[in-house]
Amino acid sequence: MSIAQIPLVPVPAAPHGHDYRHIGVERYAGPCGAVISGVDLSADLPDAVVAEIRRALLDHLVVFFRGQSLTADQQVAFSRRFGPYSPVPFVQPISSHPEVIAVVRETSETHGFAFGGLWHSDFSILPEPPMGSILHAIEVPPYGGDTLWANQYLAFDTLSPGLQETLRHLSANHSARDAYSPKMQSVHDMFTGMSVQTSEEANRVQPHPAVRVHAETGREALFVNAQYTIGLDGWWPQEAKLLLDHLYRHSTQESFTCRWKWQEGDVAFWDNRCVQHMVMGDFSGHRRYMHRTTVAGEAPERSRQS
Ligand SMILES: O=C(O)CCC(=O)C(=O)O
Repeated sequence: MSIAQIPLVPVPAAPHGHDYRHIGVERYAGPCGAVISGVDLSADLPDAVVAEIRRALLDHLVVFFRGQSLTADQQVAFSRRFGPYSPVPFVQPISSHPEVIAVVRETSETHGFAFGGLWHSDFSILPEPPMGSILHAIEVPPYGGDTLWANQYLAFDTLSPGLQETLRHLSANHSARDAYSPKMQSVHDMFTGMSVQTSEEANRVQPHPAVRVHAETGREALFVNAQYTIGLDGWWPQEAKLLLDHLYRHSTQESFTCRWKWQEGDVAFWDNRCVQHMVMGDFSGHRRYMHRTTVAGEAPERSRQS
């Protein structure tokens, strides 16, 4: 392919002209991501601060806080400021806190896979997938274990008008069959620090619009992912695979991503409605321990543009 054939990727304009009076917001990468400063997430935050964090999340899709020290109770309290707890099927919460899961890989686990190691949107298998997730780094490896997020507004905006229009009318089927059905139990058993219970329930199929309209920004975002999307409604499997494989490659290309190198005390909060994410499993022989809370979302809405 010659350089003239490569479509130009529009980088979103920064920083949407919003003034922040209570927090610092510094853009982290071109496609998405911002670092928020001046906030102690363990405190009982004023409404105005929470509103500005939400504003920054909507503008930047994933926001990061450094140097936080949160108990599980404090993380739950922060998470609830953005909405009720979302159910997290199959993954057992930590024993003391039903709203917190531990995302762990132990030192003794020498496999190269990490929980969340394939590009995905959290639990898109649910009728109402989570609005967002909040991940707090408690123990990080000396190297590796970075997390990447990909901007799904950009993924949609950079498709051809013809494909955009086709996708607006499509429903994609989502299922956890390749992640949490009983055939996957042996994979989960390798994660000695996590308790995952696979179940036949994972074979359930949930249709969603292939393009969703974000409930707060009104923008269109591509909503398919390699982990959970298993087909397109009304398409033969082999046809759907061709288009979906193209969309997976397109939607996670490097020029749509930001990549975070974790330090202990970092917190990431992402908007699951307009990003996909994945974690690198490249820290064999080292422990990585994170707490995640998950905020409830709404049923994805189909685009009315057409
Ligand atoms: O551990 C990470 O950085 C991400 C984990 C993940 O993909 C998830 O919690 O959905």
